[in-house]
Amino acid sequence: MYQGISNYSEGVDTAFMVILGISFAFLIGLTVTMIYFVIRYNKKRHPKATQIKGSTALEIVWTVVPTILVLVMFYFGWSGWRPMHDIPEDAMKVKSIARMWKFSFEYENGKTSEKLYIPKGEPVVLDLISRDVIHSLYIPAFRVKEDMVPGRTKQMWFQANKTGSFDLFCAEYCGLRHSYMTTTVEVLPQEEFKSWIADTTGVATAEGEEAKPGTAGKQIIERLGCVSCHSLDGTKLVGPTFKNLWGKTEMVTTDGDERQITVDKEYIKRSIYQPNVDIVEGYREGQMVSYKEELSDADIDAIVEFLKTIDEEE
Ligand code: HEC
Ligand SMILES: [Cu+2]
Repeated sequence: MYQGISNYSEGVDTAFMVILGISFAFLIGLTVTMIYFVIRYNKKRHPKATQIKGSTALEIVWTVVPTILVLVMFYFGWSGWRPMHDIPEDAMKVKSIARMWKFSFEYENGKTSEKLYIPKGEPVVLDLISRDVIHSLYIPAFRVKEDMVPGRTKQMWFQANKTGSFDLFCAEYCGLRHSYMTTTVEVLPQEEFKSWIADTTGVATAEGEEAKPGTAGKQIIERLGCVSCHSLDGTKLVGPTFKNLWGKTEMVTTDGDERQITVDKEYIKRSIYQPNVDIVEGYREGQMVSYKEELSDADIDAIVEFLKTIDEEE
């Protein structure tokens, strides 16, 4: 188990150990007493049951002791939780967006990433935004977890004290591919973070790949997680496959009426900006949520370029 990674590690771990310790003390104490009574008061040793009546001392003990224990647990729980709600004013802001089934992070300078990059030793505050259903952002090593509720921006802050790569995942069942909704937090030394954030040339591409048409579009749909609903190989997932989509003729329902369309740029753009205007036959409405805020016209052109390339393949 990771220890001391974030500013909450100590508080949360202490509360956990205190509660676990008390629970164990009772588990062991009760079990031992029970076994002792079974032996001591069985029929052979103690043939005649005796009636015991009232004991003020005992009543006081079993009222006062549990009250103290509960207050002790409350105290440690409270002091571990309290700092989570005092967000420092100078904290670095990161917009964290959850969708079925992908996290994405947007930094103050507009840079975006699939993994959460943060500098070591600096407070970071996440704006928690969900575009569709309830998700929950969970970083076990940091001891933080908070729901992401559509229509409401919650916040979470923390400070990482060690560099490294730590798991980050969705902890609220959010549909078919919930279990794939994982990524990592990359805690970088401050200098390294500064150069990372300053580099806004986009996601790095493998050498030579740049020239291939469609590469930019492919990166976009991978980064935004379109591929968790749209396969590239013909498999039917939550949404229709992207394979051979370009130029295809298909049936869609628009305003309750069936009509035939041909997949062109106009149609793709509408499908991305207003996904629930045309519903493809055999698929459900309301699964896909608009990407109006994430994708520009140029991004859509790039996606179209990519779709053309997977049309050519047999
Ligand atoms: C949560 C699942 C989900 C995600 C994520 C998703 N989509 Fe969709 N998409 C659907 C479903 C379901 C449909 C079919 C129903 C409809 O037309 O709205 C669809 C339809 C489409 C269509 C029309 C397909 C056709 O056969 O006519 C396009 C184009 C499309 N999506 C593009 C995208 C792009 C680009 C992204 C990422 C930026 C994306 N989708 C992300 C579920 C999703
Ligand atoms: Cu989720």
